[in-house]
Amino acid sequence: MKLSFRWFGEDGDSIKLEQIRQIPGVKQVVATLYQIPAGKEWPLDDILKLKHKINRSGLEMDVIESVNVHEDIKLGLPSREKYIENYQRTICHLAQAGVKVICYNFMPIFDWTRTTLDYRLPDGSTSLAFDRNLVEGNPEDLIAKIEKGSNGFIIPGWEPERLAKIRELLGEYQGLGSEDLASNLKYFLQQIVPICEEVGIKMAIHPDDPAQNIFNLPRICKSAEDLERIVSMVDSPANSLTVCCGSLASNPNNNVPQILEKFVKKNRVAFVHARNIRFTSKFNFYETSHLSKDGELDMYELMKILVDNNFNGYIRPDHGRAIWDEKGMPGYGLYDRALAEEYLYGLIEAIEKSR
Ligand code: CS2
Ligand code: MN
Repeated sequence: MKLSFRWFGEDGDSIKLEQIRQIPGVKQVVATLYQIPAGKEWPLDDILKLKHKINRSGLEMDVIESVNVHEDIKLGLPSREKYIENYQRTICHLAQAGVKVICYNFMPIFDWTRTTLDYRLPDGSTSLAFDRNLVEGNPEDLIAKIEKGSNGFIIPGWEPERLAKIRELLGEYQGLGSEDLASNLKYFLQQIVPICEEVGIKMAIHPDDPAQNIFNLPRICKSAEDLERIVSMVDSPANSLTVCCGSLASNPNNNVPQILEKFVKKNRVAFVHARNIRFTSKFNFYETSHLSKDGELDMYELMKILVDNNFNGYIRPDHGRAIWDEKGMPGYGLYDRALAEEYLYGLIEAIEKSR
């Protein structure tokens, strides 16, 4: 299992590769070309430049997160064909640069959704939080709140060009049910998975975050049954999952260790996100440190499943808290995620050595 750290690139991140390199046990950078809008082809040159920069810092780039899927593909519009072709070419370019896993999601319009970006914890640190009451009405209030709390960073999934079109997009999703969305995902997978098989890339779909419905939009990747349906849409290890433990845990009906174990055993997990949350009521929660004692998830139990099943994919800490006065991208500061890496490393070493 390879520990990794997400990085948004020189222009999108305040963290430097030189800092990532000093986190013990981490060799892999989960990278992206942040500035390329969904639907555009990723030029080989840009990918290679990014790879070489990462390699020059003594690090590796096996995983890309995210190659975002154009809304027309999710909506199943005729224009999806050209966006799928671009996606296919991007896959080939990434493979040429040695990439092994592409993490993506199939959530309509929004990527991860939180309603507070600076929820204060008793120790003075802040984290992201979710209140279901704020994702029922009109999304504009929430968008304004998120923009204000973003510390000047562009937050993944909340890119200004996407948000500018929000009303129009919400209108386009009217009448699109979850069965339609599922068949559009299947169509997309059928067009790309054979290419992934050829070039040695695994697609790893990220679950809906939170694993609950928001703004009346269809969501099809939020439970064990959903994941089962997705992996069987195209039965190939190139059609794999990102098991984002914190996302799945945000629905109290999900048994995350069971889900992880089931799909690891089937060899359909390419990437794992470790994150912990604490519920404040049935469906509301905030994000915590990664420690088992701080959240709902037992990290030891999760790491044990991975080690016991010889998981040889990639894992990274997902959102961290803002600590030690760091003014980073919400969820993506350096310090708490570096602490999480060491915690994961320690758990894995202890489990491995006690086998
Ligand atoms: C990430 C997601 O920050 C996060 O919660 O796990 O944004 C993830 O990168 C995307 O959904 C994948 O496309
Ligand atoms: Mn995640």
